[in-house]
Amino acid sequence: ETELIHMFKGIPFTTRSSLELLKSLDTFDAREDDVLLGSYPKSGTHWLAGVITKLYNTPITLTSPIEFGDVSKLEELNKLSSKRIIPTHLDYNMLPSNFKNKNCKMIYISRNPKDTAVSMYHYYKENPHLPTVDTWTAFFDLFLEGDVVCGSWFDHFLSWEEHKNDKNILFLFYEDMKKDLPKTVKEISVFLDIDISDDDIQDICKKSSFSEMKNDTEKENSDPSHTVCALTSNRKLIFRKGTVGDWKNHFTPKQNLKFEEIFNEKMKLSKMAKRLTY
Ligand code: PPS
Repeated sequence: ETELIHMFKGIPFTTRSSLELLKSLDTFDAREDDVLLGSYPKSGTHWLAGVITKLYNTPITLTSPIEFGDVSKLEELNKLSSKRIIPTHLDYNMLPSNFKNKNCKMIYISRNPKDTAVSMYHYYKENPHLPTVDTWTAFFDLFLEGDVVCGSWFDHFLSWEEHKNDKNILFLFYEDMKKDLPKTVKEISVFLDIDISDDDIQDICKKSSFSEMKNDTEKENSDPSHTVCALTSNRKLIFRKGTVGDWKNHFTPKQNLKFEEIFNEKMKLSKMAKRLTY
């Protein structure tokens, strides 16, 4: 069986991110007007990317993730015209330093890790680029140990949270988007300096609903082979359920207790912990 996962700086990556690329990421030439979309897998990346592409009235290029591919990736990105929207599942401290030096705008989206875990479990089952997991119980333990692709949810979140007050970073939550999408879209437009009317915001929200986005993948003229996740190019794998609280259909009471115990310990210094679980 071909190797699906390899380690880089202690973090499991799929072999779709070549080690050579990962090693050379830091040489990437970011541009001042690049926008980076950061997320741990299964946090709402495609939803956010969909909203952003609809917000821009000037031509933009939504790229595949910066860590996806082989070393030629950086050259490919180099050739693209501005403005580039670049998604990534990298930890903050693994980002090419030029994004930081040049003060590029970054949007980080996060989600209740219980729902993220459940979403990731289903993704593991469907996605041929990820190792086989037999049961939810087995996956639950792997997730809490950080023994899954992209590593520990906690480390990832905390690496980004450390920069939540940086002027060039906007922090978003999946649950806020579910609760009041127009409000989040407005927030994003202000952050990205995009002028937009309330009517246009309503229109974007309509087109960004779960059902609309899922249906889009079924349309003949859609490109089903483009994703913003380094773990698949198949858009059909992305739109599963799109709800808040699906963890309640998976977690046993005992698992919930264990999760909360570890969450409280790992997140004890986090100012955002309360927004993430319920
Ligand atoms: S990936 O592969 O890591 O980039 O996945 P990501 O896009 O971050 O997250 C996938 C989950 O987001 C849900 N999703 C949505 N929810 C609500 N509204 C919209 N429009 C939407 N689009 C995607 C998707 O269904 C995955 O969550 P689950 O819980 O598995 O359904």
